[in-house]
Amino acid sequence: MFSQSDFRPRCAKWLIATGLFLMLSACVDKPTTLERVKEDGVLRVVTRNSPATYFQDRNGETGFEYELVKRFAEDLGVELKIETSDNMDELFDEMQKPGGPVLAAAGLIDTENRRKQVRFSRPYLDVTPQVIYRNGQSRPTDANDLVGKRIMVLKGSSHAEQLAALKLKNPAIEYEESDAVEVVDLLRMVDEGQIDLTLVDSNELAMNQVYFPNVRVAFDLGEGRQQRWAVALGEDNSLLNEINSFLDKVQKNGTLQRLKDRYYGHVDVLGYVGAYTFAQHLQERLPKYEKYFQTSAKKEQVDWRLLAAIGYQESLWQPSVTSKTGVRGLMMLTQNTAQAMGVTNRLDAKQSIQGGAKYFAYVKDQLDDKIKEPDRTWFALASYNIGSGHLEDARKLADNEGLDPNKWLDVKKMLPRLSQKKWYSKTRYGYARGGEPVSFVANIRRYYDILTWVTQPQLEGSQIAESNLHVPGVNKVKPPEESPPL
Ligand code: BLG
Repeated sequence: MFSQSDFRPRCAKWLIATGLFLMLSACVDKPTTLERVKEDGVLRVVTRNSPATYFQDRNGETGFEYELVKRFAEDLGVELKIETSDNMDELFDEMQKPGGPVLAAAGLIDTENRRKQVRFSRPYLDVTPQVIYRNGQSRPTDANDLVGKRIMVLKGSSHAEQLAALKLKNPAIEYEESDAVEVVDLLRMVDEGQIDLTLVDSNELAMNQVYFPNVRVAFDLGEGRQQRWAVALGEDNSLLNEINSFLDKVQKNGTLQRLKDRYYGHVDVLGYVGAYTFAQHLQERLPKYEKYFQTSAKKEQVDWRLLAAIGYQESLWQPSVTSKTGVRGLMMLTQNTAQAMGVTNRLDAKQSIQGGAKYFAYVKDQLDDKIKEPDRTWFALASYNIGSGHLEDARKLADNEGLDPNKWLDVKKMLPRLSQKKWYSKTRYGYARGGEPVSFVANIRRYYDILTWVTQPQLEGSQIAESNLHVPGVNKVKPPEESPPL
């Protein structure tokens, strides 16, 4: 028989052991968010469908947020599963749902209201909220000028929060929040005069300016802010820590800068007048040559929209242009190149496009295997314009400076040196107008982006005009009036 004194210590030990066991099993039963993601082999991410975040083009999924989050999933060694939500409220609702997406990558700004629903990562992109108005209307210059205007913003957006705060100070300000629109719709509505003003982030405007030549920045509303990813409020930090070290890593190794460069670094090359002109040429000129671009693209295994973008940069899609140096035709072939590519008449649009496509595919194929996409495409464009010899010189200069000769971002810094004696005197191929391929590539990338967006599958069908091109808002475009630059 046990005395009570015998029993107590044994019982206590048993209880402690059971407690420990239960605690341990609780740990075993409840993996961290990160462990769960890795176990499932899937990273579920919620985003928005817009040019600045995520959209489908003919090559598949694309967009700044998509590219960044794809790299994160690759780092984790898991598959990426993207979900899109129609509006901001829905996006935050999704984040609350147990078993819902674990991460929101949607160009989100950290606001007080949102902090009640999610937790934010470290920042990765600086943006400025901008009030947008229609050219020709009187330009608002500060918050007081918002009174009496028809203003619409995305429901649940940080911009709606900004307006709510302004309305507290000045109740005469009226605005509408809509969950039936995207940023592109808001810009189109301003462009077409359906609303007076909207509020969007600078990166969104920069990407969309070309489709809406009449929209202008009225003024910046408040300080610059930073975009961040978000995780659910109850997340145990395992995922958030991983996200923060990933963002830190891509910041340090240059990946983030390259993505910014790719998506936002070339957005303003057109300007207002250029945007208007491009939109017009898209409707009036491209349809005549679209088939040639498509046929040649298929033959050379290049994206036809890239060829079309080269053609626009070279001649604004005009088959009979001649440069001061005697370079001719829609794709601006030199006599030597034309001969090598079997082109007998450079002024024949079909031949010019065939020759240009063949030459582009050839120079791309000749590039160093170490140059990977998407840089490979930018290098090939530079080579098309300045020749492979000079491009090699610039790569060597990059190497000598400790830069990466296989990254466009680095080599484009070196190209302008080819026109300075101090530098070109030491190169193998000597002087070249090295600044030219830098703007050549930037312009083509911009045209390519636009063509990719206007020919994306979602826009096909009812919205497509005579050809398969559709430019939102372009049908109603009016010639640009003089206005202060952005
Ligand atoms: C390119 C050739 C390259 C050639 C370089 O010039 O033309 N590309 C084509 O013909 C498609 O083959 O490289 S090389 O063969 O290794 O020498 C360098 O000579 C054309 C460029 C030149 C440029 N546009 C296509 O991008 C042009 O027209 N420059 C003249 C400008 S100006 O108006 O006369 O000042």
